[in-house]
Amino acid sequence: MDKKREGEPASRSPVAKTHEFIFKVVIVGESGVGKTSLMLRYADNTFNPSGTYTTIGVDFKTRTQCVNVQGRDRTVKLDLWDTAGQERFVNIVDSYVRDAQGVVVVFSFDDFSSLSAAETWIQKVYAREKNASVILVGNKADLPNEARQITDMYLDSWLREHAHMDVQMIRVSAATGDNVDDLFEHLGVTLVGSADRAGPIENDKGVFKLRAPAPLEPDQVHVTKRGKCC
Ligand SMILES: Nc1nc2c(ncn2[C@@H]2O[C@H](COP(=O)(O)OP(=O)(O)O)[C@@H](O)[C@H]2O)c(=O)[nH]1
Ligand SMILES: [Mg+2]
Repeated sequence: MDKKREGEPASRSPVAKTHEFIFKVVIVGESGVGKTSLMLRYADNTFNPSGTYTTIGVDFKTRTQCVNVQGRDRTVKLDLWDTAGQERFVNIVDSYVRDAQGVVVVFSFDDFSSLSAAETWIQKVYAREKNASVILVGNKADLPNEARQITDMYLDSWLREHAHMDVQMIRVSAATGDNVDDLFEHLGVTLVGSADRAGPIENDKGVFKLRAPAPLEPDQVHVTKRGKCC
């Protein structure tokens, strides 16, 4: 029997070997919010609390998973791009975002300024890729209240004030793994739904470019829980 690694969630989503869809997903946000940690938790199910990722220089990871969209199991490969410590070089980040179908904009609960930075990121992303599916992610949700600079009450009022941005927000923890699979499954479902409705065009790299994706209605979204798909 496999030994459970430290900090590893009890079970994972089933991993599919072939895929119907490939989507480019870029992770952006301020330095230190946990972008690399989220990518590694999702793709490899690992977490390094000492956080010396920039020396590793990881900038790309991939994982194929099953999602259920309107009653149909679909296999989705997400190619995740991490800005690998280059957050401050706006032009480099701009090129990561180009052609992305999904963008994960991360802030962390222990960094007050990372939330307003996330707003700027969302604007930048829409300016570059207006059809991208963007999801706002609050990372380090494992931290106790005394270690937080962003309280739930503040975040709720911030979200109400920014309702016009029309992005969904999810709280996650790369440290414990909480909600990390759900985040990417939800993104996968949204992207497949957009591809289905827009009529995907497959380019020469097998990457689907989407035309005018529209958000799914809540009752169209069903993320299959572990072990029930493919
Ligand atoms: N408590 C906690 N710490 C985290 C979490 N995610 C990342 N970290 C830590 O935050 C620091 C920055 O993480 P990193 O992934 O390098 O951030 P990046 O600069 O956005 O890529 C590291 O020390 C991580 O161990 C989390 O969910 N909870
Ligand atoms: Mg990083």
